[in-house]
Amino acid sequence: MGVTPEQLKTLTDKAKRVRIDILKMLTECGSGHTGGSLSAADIATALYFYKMKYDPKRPDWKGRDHFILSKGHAAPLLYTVLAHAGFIEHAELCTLRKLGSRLQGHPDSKCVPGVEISTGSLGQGLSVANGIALAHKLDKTPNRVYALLGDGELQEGQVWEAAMTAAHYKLDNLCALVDNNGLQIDGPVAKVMGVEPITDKWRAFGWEVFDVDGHNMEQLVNALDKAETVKGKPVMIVCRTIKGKGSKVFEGKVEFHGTTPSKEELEIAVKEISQEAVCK
Ligand SMILES: Cc1ncc(C[n+]2csc(CCOP(=O)(O)OP(=O)(O)O)c2C)c(N)n1
Repeated sequence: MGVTPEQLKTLTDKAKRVRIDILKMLTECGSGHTGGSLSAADIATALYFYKMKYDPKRPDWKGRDHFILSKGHAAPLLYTVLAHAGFIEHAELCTLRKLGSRLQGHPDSKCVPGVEISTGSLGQGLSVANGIALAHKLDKTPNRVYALLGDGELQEGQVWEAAMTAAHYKLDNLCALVDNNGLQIDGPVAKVMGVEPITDKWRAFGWEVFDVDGHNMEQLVNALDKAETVKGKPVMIVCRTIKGKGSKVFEGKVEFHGTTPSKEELEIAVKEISQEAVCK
């Protein structure tokens, strides 16, 4: 455990590549979820390229850690990290949402290697994560389970049933993360139906809670390391993020929840994210 400055730089660069690939695939496709894919790019990068154990050649490897994208509409992010991790070919990314493609608008576990569970109907992922974590407890296997939720998703009642369940069964092999970007499909979460105080709520439900800047790679990886040391209860990492993070074109703009960049917007964003050429 512990992260070196070189590792941090590599991870930060990786998150930039991930953002650029997300934007390229969404621009090519012309439909899909931009804001919530970009806001969670650092989180997914820390998980897939720092913390989680997996084998892309054997997606069903019994020793793997599990990632549940409960906010399934951020599928472009999941597909991108799966491509960078070697589960699918990079070239396949440009087939997003095309007829016959495996890369549907929401992830399908039946056809995409590395997708643990089909998601998209908000509120369900943490319950699935609980089941997998409980099974590993019963089997006395060391695998860990990670679930990523949206803050708007916290409005779903099932999330809180799952919160109770995880604490009841002392699922200390479970780490959930919330992408706390403050916006949902059609406005600020606080206006639609407020979910604050998020940290206090999870603590009251019996969870260990860490609160981090979800775009600060060092804070993210340190929280993921610390989560592994917690015993007897599940861990929630509240990640304070910006919807559309990466470019002024999208940042904090609710209209980019479910719309995609134009070619011109893509060009501006890629320049902002990195001075390098658009990745092949
Ligand atoms: C059960 C259910 N209700 C409604 C939707 C439609 N929907 C898709 S994304 C979204 C907003 C989610 O907001 P949040 O969880 O904050 O996601 P993020 O901002 O991170 O993209 C909604 C309501 C859905 N997918 N599932």
